[in-house]
Amino acid sequence: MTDTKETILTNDEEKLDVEPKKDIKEEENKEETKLEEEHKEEHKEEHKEEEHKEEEHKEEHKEEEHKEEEHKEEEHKEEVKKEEEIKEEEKKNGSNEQQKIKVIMVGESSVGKTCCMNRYVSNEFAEQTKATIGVGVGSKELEVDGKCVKLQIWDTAGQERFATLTGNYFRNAMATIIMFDVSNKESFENVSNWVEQCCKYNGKHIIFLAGNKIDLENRVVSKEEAEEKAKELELKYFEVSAKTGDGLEDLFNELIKEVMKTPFCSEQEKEGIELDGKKKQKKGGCC
Ligand SMILES: Nc1nc2c(ncn2[C@@H]2O[C@H](COP(=O)(O)OP(=O)(O)O)[C@@H](O)[C@H]2O)c(=O)[nH]1
Ligand SMILES: [Mg+2]
Repeated sequence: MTDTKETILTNDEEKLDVEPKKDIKEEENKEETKLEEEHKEEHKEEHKEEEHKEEEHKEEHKEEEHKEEEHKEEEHKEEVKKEEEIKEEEKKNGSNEQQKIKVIMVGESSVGKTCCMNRYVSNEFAEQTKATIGVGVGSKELEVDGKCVKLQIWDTAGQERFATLTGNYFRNAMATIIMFDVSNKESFENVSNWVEQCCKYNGKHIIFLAGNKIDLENRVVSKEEAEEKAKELELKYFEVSAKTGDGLEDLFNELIKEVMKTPFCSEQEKEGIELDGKKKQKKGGCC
């Protein structure tokens, strides 16, 4: 008897033991499936969010492109406006008999183009320069070989930072100064690119190379190195400093002389250059 009871008890115990285990497993399975589903849902959500972000990114990119286009258009308008203003002023002042020389300055940002122009035109130098809005044009009247000359120096308004200098900027320029900073190797290495740009937009004109900031002790481009590059590119080279004013008179005097002895600076010759930046083929010039 005792034995039977024990067995029953044991069976009962087993029963009791086994049944709850089954339940727990089922519950656990359900939990897992639920978790998996939840995980899938989360994944879907993440994917949707990513798609959304991508869409937003595309939109932003489009907007940026649109802004850049607008920016270029604005600059173009500014340049045309500036030319018209200058013409108006000349009409008023009756200065049409003067020989006009348009010189443009190009080169990497911060090499000192604006400072050089300001030093040469107004004998001023600013340690901290602000970006100009529109195109900066400095003018100076000079007497060269008994002739009255009006020199116009066109300075970029920082478009070189965004590589948005247009053909309009180069239009009718008789000479270009490509400037680099003797304490900035990269600005020196980019000189050949600037020569290419100048020739693309305005094949027929004079190009001079100028190394600025020679007052600095930490120069990394030596005079010899720069002279060699200038020789290779067939450009005249000048060392200048907007801070001290060194070399600037020499640079501009030589440039004016060179322009004046070049036949294309007469009005008739100038008309041969089309206004959209493309040039008609003529003999001579740098390229
Ligand atoms: N030491 C020294 N600093 C210069 C000289 N020319 C320009 N700078 C400085 O270089 C910075 C950029 O000059 P800026 O004329 O605006 O360069 P841009 O971007 O080429 O027009 C300014 O902080 C100037 O003060 C120079 O001859 N010597
Ligand atoms: Mg500038």
